Amino acid sequence: MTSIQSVLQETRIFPPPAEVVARATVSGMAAYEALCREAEADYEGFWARLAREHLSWKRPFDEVLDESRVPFYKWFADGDLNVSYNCLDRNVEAGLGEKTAIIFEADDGKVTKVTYRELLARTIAFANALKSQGIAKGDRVVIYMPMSIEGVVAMQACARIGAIHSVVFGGFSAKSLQERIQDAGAVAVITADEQCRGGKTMPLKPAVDEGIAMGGCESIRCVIVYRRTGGPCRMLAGRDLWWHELIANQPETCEPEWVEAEHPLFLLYTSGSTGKPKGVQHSSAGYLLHAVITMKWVFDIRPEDVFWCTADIGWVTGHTYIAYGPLACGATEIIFEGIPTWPDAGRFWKLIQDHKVSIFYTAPTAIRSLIKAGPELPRQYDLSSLRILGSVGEPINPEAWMWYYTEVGGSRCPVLDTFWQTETGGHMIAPLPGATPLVPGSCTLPLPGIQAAVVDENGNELPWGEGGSLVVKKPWPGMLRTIWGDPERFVKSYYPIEFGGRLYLAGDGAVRDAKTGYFTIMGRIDDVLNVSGHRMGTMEIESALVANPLVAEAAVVGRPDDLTGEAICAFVVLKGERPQGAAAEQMATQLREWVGKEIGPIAKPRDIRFGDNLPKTRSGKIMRRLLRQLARGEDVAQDVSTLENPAILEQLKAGV
Ligand code: 6R9
Repeated sequence: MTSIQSVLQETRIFPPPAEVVARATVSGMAAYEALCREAEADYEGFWARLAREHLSWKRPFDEVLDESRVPFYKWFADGDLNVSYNCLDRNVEAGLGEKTAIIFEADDGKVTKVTYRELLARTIAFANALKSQGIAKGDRVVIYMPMSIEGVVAMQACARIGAIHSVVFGGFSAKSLQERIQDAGAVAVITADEQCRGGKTMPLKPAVDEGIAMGGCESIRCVIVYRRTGGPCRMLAGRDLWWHELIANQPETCEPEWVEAEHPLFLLYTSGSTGKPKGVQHSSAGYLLHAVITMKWVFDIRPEDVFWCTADIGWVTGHTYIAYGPLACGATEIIFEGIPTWPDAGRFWKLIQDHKVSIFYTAPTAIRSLIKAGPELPRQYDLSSLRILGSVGEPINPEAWMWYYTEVGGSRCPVLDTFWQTETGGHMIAPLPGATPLVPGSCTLPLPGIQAAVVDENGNELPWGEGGSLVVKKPWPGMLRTIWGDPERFVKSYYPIEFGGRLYLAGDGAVRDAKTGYFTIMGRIDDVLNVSGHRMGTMEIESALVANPLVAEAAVVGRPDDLTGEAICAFVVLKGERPQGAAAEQMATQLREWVGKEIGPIAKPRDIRFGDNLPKTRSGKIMRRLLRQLARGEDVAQDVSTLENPAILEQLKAGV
């Protein structure tokens, strides 16, 4: 926890530069405070005003917040709109048809640009293609695509016809894909033949075949395949269709499906502390409002900006800040297919230079790996186009913050540490570039209308300076609406009765600065790990391990890691003898591969240690606290009195 210590001792303050304040949407702290006061004085009136100003409605709403079935909140429920209309048609109608919407840079450096008019035409063609397959409002469609213009077109086309998409990150395994198809009851999968990353091509479509073959996917009627590379790709007659064949000769118009504000826009599966990943369900209007308003407040987006969010569309960041937010604001954005370190660690900086990126949004893990790969590399590029820098996904340590600020931003650009989650839809606690004085390592203050607080285990608000659980006191338009197919889990996970059933529980620990009230996020307080900004449940990895026929028992914990934030450590008991030396290493490799197949490469444990048993209490509970200490290489001498089998600790200390 050294990084948290250094955050808590941080005293550097960076006031917003005068030229940023002068031009910002929210200009100066007084303007921020005025918005907060407006929200406090008339919470519903505040959100209603924003929803009327920033979204285009087919049928205007009268109802604002419906709290009749807490915590199943509804926003703007009697209004109708279409998300794709708001992202595409309205920009074309406003005269932005010839403006570049997307600049796509492929892995090999090839650049493709599409205007708003072209993006609309492509979305219409694909929406009609989906309709031609009988896909209609409310149907679930799984998208398993590489970073591409087509990935965004697929999402927008679903939104256009009212189908509910569920994007699955291309790094997830066939098994993970199958589980999501089954849980969502998806009628179609949209995928690509192969994906290109770091100069290599990797097959994608075979994972879809394999996943569907595992069973439970009988709801699938078709698989639509975008030809990315033209590499070998087996097509199943009667089920598989080529994207390019399907869009040929489609009608050039497609009336948007006007949906109710609460109509689900998408499901996105994310890890929790128990069980399988949960399908976080987002609404149409409230979600889009949150995306638009944060593009304006936090990123201060302007017509001349070139916006680049480096996330994958498989994560929520890629939904809100690639597929929806920038387009709904009529912005020009970058989509990048490749990886930051290929052909060398200057790739990001070259992209910023070549495309004159003005707003750059990435993850601390990327920043840390680029510092390691070439701390002086940014200086070899012209990064003067940059105006605003953002960070998301995990806490950013002050050292990385300072490097980002000075080396990438030339000490000119505010660094915005944005705290939010899949469930929150968009930014929750984040600085506003023209208002908030910055402190490295702090995500600073909640956005106007977001009532974040730190509470104790009974839900009582703690004084500033005391660490506790991060909650949100009032519902907000962008929040998740439920867990797909499991409303009880929604209530239990986010609105527990321990907290009176009215506080949204984020699952993160937080502390507010005793003087400024600034928030510092201290990481997950549940059994969720954050590895390179990817969320993973320890239970999920444990289930994957014990699914291996050789494994009797497994416990997974995290340990701090300088590069990835956290690293996954597994303690494993085999059914047979405990392997040692080279045999242990071999077995560890085998189990890593296994987890890669069960979940995906991102879930492979870094450390695997074998024991004859795990440390347990007399009642048989695994003592994770001790495992965490062991994983960190800490001394576990203190208080092992409740331990059934203290001798096991010595054995587990010796890792692989
Ligand atoms: C957007 C996103 C959510 C979890 C969240 C927290 C961590 C995200 C953070 C941060 C500290 C930040 N997290 N942003 N921690 N500072 N600026 O990442 O969504 O994948 O659902 O992860 O990530 O632990 O609870 P998601």
